[in-house]
Order: sequence, then C-alpha cells, then structure tokens
Amino acid sequence: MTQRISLTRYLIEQQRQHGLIPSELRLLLEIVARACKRIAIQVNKGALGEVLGSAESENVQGEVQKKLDIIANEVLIDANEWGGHLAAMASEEMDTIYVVPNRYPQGEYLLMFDPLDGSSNIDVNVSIGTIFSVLKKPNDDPKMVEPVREKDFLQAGKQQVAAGYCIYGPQTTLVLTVGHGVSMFTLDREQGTFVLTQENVRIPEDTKEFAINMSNMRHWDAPVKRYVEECLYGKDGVRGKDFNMRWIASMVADVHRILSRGGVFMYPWDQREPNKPGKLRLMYEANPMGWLVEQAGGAATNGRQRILDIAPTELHQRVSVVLGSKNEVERVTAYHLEADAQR
Ligand code: AHM
Ligand code: MG
Repeated sequence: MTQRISLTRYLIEQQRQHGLIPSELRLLLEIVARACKRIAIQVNKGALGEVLGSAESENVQGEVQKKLDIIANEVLIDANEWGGHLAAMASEEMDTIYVVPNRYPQGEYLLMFDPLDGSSNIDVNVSIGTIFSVLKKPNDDPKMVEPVREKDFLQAGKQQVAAGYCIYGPQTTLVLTVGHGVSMFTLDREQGTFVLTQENVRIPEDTKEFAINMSNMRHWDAPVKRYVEECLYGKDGVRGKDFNMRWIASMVADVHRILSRGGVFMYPWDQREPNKPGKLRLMYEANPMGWLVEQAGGAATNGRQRILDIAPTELHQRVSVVLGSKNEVERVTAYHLEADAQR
C-alpha cells in the first residue's frame, strides 16, 4: 500500500529538509487548512444549509456580497485570531485590516485572503475557492514591537513566505507553496485530513489553451486583442496551431486547470473602468496565484512587469493579470512592450 502523507507530516518534513516552515508558520498553515475544511462543509451544504444567495451588502470595492463570502470570511478570522501566530489579517471582504485582539498573543505573520473567490459561481454549483497569502510583519527596530499597521501589508509579492488556495470542486484540494515548488493535497472526507496527492507540480511551457472573458473583447487594449485574435486564427494564422478556450469565471478553477495541464489566463485592463488597472486584486489574488504559477515553472505579469515585483501602494489595489505557461505569458508581455515602444 502506498504511504499516505498528511499535510502535517509534509509540513514537518519540509521544515526538516529545507528549513522553510518554522513552527509558527506551520501552525498558521494548518489553521488555514482547517478553516478551508469548515468552508468546504458549508459550500457542500448549499441550499440545505441556507448558505446560497446574496447577503444584501456590499464590500469595499462596491461588489454585492454573497452569504458564503461573509461566512467564509468569518470562518477564517475565527480560526486564525487566537493561535498567537498572527499580527493581523486583511481580506477582500473587509475595508480595513483586522488586528489580532489584545486578549490574544500577537505573532509575526500577516495573513491575506480572498475568502471565497469566484462568488458568481456559488449559486450555480460551479467550483469556487479560498486564496491566501502570508507575509512577515516588518520589524524595523528589533528592540521594539511596533503596533501593526496597514502599511506593513504593502510588500511586493516576492516577499511572500507562503501562498496557496483551496478549491471546492468535485474534490476539495489544497494547493500550497512555501517557496520550494507546489504541492497539492486532496481532502479525505472520511478521515477529515488533507493528503498529499501531487508534489513538484509543473506547468508546461507551451500550451494550446487560453482563458479570458471574451465578452470584453471590444474593451481590450490592442496587444491583448492581437494575442487573442492570433489564437482564434489557429492553424490558418501566424501561430500555426489551433487553440481551445476555457473561462470558468472562477480564478481558482482556471488556475487549477493551468497548474494541472497548462494554459494561459488573462484578466487585462479594459476600457470599462479605464482608471482601474484591472479587475483582480493584487494582494489577495494576483500575488498568491502569481507565486504558485512561478513556483510551478510558469510566469505571471501585468502585461509589462512581473507581478511579484510590483510594490503595492494600497491594500485593495487592483492589477492586470497574465499568468500560466511561460512562453505564452512572455508572448503577451512582449506584445505590450512592443506596443509601448511604438507609442
Ligand atoms: P470575486 O473575488 O469577487 O469572486 O471576483 C474575482 C473573479 C475571479 O475568480 C474570476 O476570474 C473573475 O472574477 C471573473 O470575472 P468576470 O465575471 O468578469 O468574468
Ligand atoms: Mg476573488
């Protein structure tokens, strides 16, 4: 019988072999995984648990919140606030940061999450997920413990110490990186444990699959139109091969497919909201997904620059996203840079 490696064992062995997961970070990751199990239970209940539908409220970005957005946010806060591993949390669903209350000890980590990504899919029984990113609280003066502030979160994605997502689909799968490749853990519902099911995930450098919301085509910038048009011409055009298209409208599900078999995912800037750099959020979506994709041998840019190099200026900052198979991401990025040079 093949040996089953639980998430706990994997984390302990990673620490032993590579020194990447100090015990507080392990606690943090185990607690996030536990919270994801609780969210998975709620997601699975669906209409029976009265968790579907709108909560009739809006988040800081003016988006209508679903009941499950709020439930998942509360589950993550409840699970994480008391462990002593965190200084504060930030969420796509909360206006400001959540500082660990005084009654609990404060740790050195900062946790960011999109509690339920792909919310438009909740009520139609399509895969959704939780995305998370972990940073260390900067400490300029080691003799003093300064109170945590929003600006402590404004670190580039390359500073992340852990990132991942949990997809609630036909299987519940936790996907994780601590900077030493990407591993996947499938939830064994009978045992209630995440079991290692894939290590060293690799994204093929080439692909014949792209993911973008085509209904926005008329609003895109010229380089994105050029890339997608070339894909659509397939064998009859400059690419010389046919492409397939997928769009789940759930970033976790689209990224999970790309980690599993390759592809390129794009949510570019468009003219519908010209003053916003894109729809997706840098801290809760692009940074963790960008790091996972890079750790699996892919690439992630905003069309011009590596996502992980972007220095954030705001917690809820948005960004244009191109990620996935390396050669395709490089092509889309080159098209943008060429167009810029001609301007
Ligand atoms: P959410 O975090 O509010 O769910 O929004 C993010 C989602 C992504 O998961 C997905 O890629 C995108 O929004 C889909 O947007 P659209 O409905 O414009 O296709
Ligand atoms: Mg989201």
